[in-house]
Amino acid sequence: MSTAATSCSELLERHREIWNDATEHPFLAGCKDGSVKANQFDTWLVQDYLFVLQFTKFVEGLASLAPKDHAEAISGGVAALHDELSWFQAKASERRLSLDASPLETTLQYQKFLADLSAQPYPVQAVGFWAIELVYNQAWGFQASKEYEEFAERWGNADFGKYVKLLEAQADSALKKASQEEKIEADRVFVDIAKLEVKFWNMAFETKQ
Ligand code: HMH
Repeated sequence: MSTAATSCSELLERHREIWNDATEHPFLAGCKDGSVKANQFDTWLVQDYLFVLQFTKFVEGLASLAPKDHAEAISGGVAALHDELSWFQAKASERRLSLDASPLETTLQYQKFLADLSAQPYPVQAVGFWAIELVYNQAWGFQASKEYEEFAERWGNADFGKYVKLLEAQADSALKKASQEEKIEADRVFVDIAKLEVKFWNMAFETKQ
């Protein structure tokens, strides 16, 4: 049976189990205690760069679709994502990694999901955008071991948390005006994002030497 989303907090409550799997993962535990292997981390770094390339396009599309009073926060997000892409390039070069890599299967799947999400009505996209930012804010919200501190800080910091809260308020207001079909679609998108995030951590964690 399909369920309809009426608010972000309701989605988090209803899908707590899969959400926990998306925000707590052995890969992240490895960044916390330093036991993650360099090749596992490097897979995540390169693949996440490829993800963020597509995610930036998604958010650019969302900024042009959003109602006027929501567009400012989203455009701020676009600017931050452009900075983030440069930051990924700097981190990759420090680690002697080429970003001219092919997306692995899960990355391709997530990129395709984002392209499809771009064709959805605004409320569905607003919920997806919020969920994709929240998952990293929560997942990286720990004191990481020295080598990975900067990564956890990027998404786990309090200002990013405030930004995610604003996205939640925007998604909630969009949901209030959404049709029943859109609310059902928003629920499905939220669950799909949680599942894709789990697969993304798995992809990095399962890197072979
Ligand atoms: C896989 N999900 C993934 N990568 C990211 N950089 C974000 C979300 C951003 O929040």
